[in-house]
Parts: sequence; structure tokens; C-alpha cells
Amino acid sequence: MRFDVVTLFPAIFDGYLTQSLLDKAIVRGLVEIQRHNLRDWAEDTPHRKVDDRPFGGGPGMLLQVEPTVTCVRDVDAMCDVPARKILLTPQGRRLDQRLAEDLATSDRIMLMCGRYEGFDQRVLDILQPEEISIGDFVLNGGEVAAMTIIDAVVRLLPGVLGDEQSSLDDSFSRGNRMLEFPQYTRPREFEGHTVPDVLLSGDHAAIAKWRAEQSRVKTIDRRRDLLPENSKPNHEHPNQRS
Ligand code: 6GU
Repeated sequence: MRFDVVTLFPAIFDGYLTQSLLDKAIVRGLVEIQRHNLRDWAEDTPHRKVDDRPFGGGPGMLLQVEPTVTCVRDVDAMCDVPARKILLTPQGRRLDQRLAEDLATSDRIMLMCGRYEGFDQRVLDILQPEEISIGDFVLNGGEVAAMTIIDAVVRLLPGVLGDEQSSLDDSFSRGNRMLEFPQYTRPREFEGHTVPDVLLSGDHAAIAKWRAEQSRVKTIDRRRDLLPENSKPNHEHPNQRS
């Protein structure tokens, strides 16, 4: 799978791309991540400016339509398979595990990171990207959201996790919409806090029953909305796939 990230700050991704799971997935050829600096598509050479003030007034600066549209088209043409285009914005469809699972079926995703007050509306009108948000709060730009999407998607790709079962066991995954049960490792006792006896019993049926009950209680207590009888579809924008 290939990601193309369009950003004004490609260096934000440096540490993330070279650490641990993602680095391994890249080295093993399971995922490729290309960053593209939007400034490389600026028209005026000395300052490489890609933003301007909004018509009608108001605070902040907008990313301009011409460099953005040219950049996205050029990047799209860099390989044969067209990219699924995603623009990161707090106004987008909220990311959840179902959307991550859907994204993981793509061969190629382009992530467009906004800064400042966002993009000129014509970027959206012309390119018609899917719009995705990672939650109801405001970030300084789309880069951290793009990393969140890459992180959530890459671990779903076959061969990335050591144990193929482990992403299915996660909270919110296809096989499990409950919160996870508590887990313990050595020592058996620390500062008077002990491991539940059932986990030391060797009785696998009893352990499975205890874990299911713990998951259920935790889900009812913290996230009643996740229970099947309460599940409401996530809000989806009309221009977006489900
Ligand atoms: Cl995708 N971008 C920005 N700037 N802020 C956000 C977001 C995205 N998702 C939540 N907040």
C-alpha cells in the first residue's frame, strides 16, 4: 500500500516514519510513504508562498487553489494507480475503526494536510476529496491527523502485526466492538495489588468467561454507546463512501 502525504511540514513525519512498527512495515515493503512539500508547487519563486488572505476578510490565511490542485494532480500522476484522496479537516467524517478498515483495502491513499484556516473552497469543489476528521477538537494542522490515519491503517495490513489475530482482538475491531479486559503480567503482587486468582487458575474456560464479563462491564460503564443495541451509524458526508 502506498501513502502520498501533501504537507507544508514534511519534517513533522521524520521520527514517526523511522520508529518501530511503521519502520519495519516500510523496510519489509508492505507500505510505502512518500511526502510532498506543497511549497514545491508555489508559483512565486523567492518566497514560495502558497497561502493568502481570505476574500471578505477574517482572520488567518488560506491555502491557495492553484498550487494545491497542481500538486495533487502531479502527485496523483506519479504512479499508475490513482490515489483515494483524503483531506484532513475537523469538518470531515469522524475517523473510526470501521473507516480505518475500509481505508486498509485501498492500494493508494493521498493525505492532504491543511494548515492555517484551511484550503480555498475550490480545492474541495475541483478535487472532491473525502474529508476526514480525527475528532471534535481543533489541531494546528492536518499532519498529526494524517499520522493517526496511517497508524490506524498500516497495522491492519496483512503481515504488519506479528500475530495476525491481534488486530482482530482490539477494541472496536470487526471481531470485537467491546472495550478490552484488564491484563496482568509478573509479578503476581505489587504494593499489595494482586493478580485476579482466575488468571492463575489454568482454567481456560473460566478465564475466557471472566474476560468477557470484564469487557462487558467496562463497556457498559464507560462506552454504553458501543453496545450493539445502541449503535448509531457514524455521520457520513454525502460525497463519501460508507
Ligand atoms: Cl483532520 N485537522 C485539524 N486541523 N484539526 C482536527 C482534525 C483534522 N481532526 C480533528 N481536529
